[in-house]
Amino acid sequence: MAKSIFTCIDAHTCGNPVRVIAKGGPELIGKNMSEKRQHFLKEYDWIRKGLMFEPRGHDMMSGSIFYPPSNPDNDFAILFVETSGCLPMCGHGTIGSITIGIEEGLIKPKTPGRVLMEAPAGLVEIEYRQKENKVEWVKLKNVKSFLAASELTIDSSFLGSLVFDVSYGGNFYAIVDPQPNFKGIQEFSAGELIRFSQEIREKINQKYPGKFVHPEDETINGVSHVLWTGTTISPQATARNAVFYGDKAIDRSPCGTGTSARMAQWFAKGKLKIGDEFIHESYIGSQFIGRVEQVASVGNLKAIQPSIQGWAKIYGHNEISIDDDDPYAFGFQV
Ligand code: PYC
Repeated sequence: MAKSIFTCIDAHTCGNPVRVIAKGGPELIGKNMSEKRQHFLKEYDWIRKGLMFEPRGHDMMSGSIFYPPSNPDNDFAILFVETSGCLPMCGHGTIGSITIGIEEGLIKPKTPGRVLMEAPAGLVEIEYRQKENKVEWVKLKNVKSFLAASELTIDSSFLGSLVFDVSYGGNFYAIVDPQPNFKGIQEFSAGELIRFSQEIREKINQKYPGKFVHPEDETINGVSHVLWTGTTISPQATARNAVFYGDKAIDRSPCGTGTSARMAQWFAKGKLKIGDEFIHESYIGSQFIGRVEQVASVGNLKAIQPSIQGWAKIYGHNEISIDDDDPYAFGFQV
């Protein structure tokens, strides 16, 4: 019988949870975080399942584990753990992890106010503002983001035929904008959006096998998230979205990688230009400030480098155990 104990610090980024596993994470093998992510998935996925799913977590739970950087010029490396797996990149997860890391002294940046973070999807440059012992905001320059395909179609048994784009912002997103068979997220409950998404994500990956593969890292592939759009709540917001991830989650935050993917979509369609601000509102009304920082390229694709700014609040310090005599040691979903 074995009992593993994890010291966890819990926060939320604009409403969406972030659980940093501060002690108890496994040592990983690999030259970079992309390889270490593969090692974790092969050998240690039980830790993710135990700490993310019920009864220790819930459908929306997500978190991270910190590692030393592979390049000593950088400050730290991160593995994202979520109910959906180990995402190559997570924006709300970064904002929450940096807030926890700085406030709790787990990250000691070489230059205060600036952090270089190695994520599985690439290097992420981060700025933050600290007042007394609190981090007020975190701004990350996300990985290069690009529109991968536009005007594809899929049949939803709930809504009928839908047109969607696929855009990359650290994960591949199917973006469904308002159209004749879908008037916008304001018309639907989170539960309905989850049911629609579960079906269309599966159908999209069946209809377009092998179409969405990152040109520089083939381990990042397939549509993992569905981003539905609709009418804003606040007059200050540029746009609003609800992102579906995992099996049953709607992001409570405006979703960092989703916001990046959407800015890349808008940029490719001429609706945003370099330097433009993009205030993205979540399903619950919380906001991230996005910005198109610069033009970039990924393989031979035209891309942008977006930035995302948001805030997080710490609310819990937990010691969580996973005892393998517990029938629910590795979590469950209903
Ligand atoms: O903020 O990038 C994000 C994210 C992905 C899934 C949930 N949040």
